[in-house]
Amino acid sequence: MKRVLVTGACGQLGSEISLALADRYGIENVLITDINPPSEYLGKLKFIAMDVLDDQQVNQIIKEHDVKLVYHLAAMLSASGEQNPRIAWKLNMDGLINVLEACKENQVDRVFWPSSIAAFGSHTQLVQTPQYTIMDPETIYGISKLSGELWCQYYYDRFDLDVRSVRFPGLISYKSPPGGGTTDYAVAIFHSAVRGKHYQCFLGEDTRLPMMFMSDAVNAAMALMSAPKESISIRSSYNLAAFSVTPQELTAALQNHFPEFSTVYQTDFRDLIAKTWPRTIDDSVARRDWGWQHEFGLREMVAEMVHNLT
Ligand code: AKB
Repeated sequence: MKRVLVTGACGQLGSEISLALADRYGIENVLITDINPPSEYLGKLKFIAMDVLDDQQVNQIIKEHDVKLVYHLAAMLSASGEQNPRIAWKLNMDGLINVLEACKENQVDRVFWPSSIAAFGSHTQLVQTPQYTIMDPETIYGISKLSGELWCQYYYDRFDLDVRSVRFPGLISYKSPPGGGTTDYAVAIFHSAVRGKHYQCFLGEDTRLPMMFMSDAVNAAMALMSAPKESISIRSSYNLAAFSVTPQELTAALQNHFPEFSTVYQTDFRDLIAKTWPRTIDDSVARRDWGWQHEFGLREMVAEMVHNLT
């Protein structure tokens, strides 16, 4: 049985991937790590406090536990990154390189690392963004994601380390909150609606962004990690999409469940970031190579979120 290690396991994506991995590989085979202690619902999983910036600790834990699969999720997101650019760069870059190096040294079988739509920029073709296109990110988070993609490609080409990656859109979940992202509004808006409050949105009403329901994101990461090596043609990062939505459209979808609900708009720097990101994504290469398919469109996602939050 494969021993799996997750970094950033207490984050929005990390906590849900950790539970799904425990289901697949058995609770005793999943090791969750983070600098923060785990929340109650991760309580049954084996937790080790680990700082991805401590290269020796990362190496030692991977070696000691004979880890064969790594999901490296520890990172700082786009909006927080703009408040702390140097810390974001250090965490996102040095953290990744420490993990890649430890995986290479300890012959880890496969590594998953998420990139993001933030790796694109304002000269990118922002509608149906192709797999290969101009990439000129303007946030430190986006710069770290684009650089990270190239590091992953480098470790594959140079050391044959089997690293796999997708460019996630905004992730929408009800179990764990996001933190410090530009797409976080798409979760916060649900919490306002179910509490009978109005929502004040930091993106403009027409700012369209690609989004994905969390269970699709978890399935994507695990499907990519299970795909045969010869089917993986992209070693930087795969485009990945489910649906795209504006705050106005999301408000309208919520009004079907809460007719009194409304959103007011007070944009800030996050709207400027969002305007440099794709509106829609062409993910046909992921669909062809490893059979990616999303399950949740906008309507299904809204129904599932409302059902679980109320
Ligand atoms: C963010 O908003 O920073 C993230 C992302 C799109 O990678 N959710």
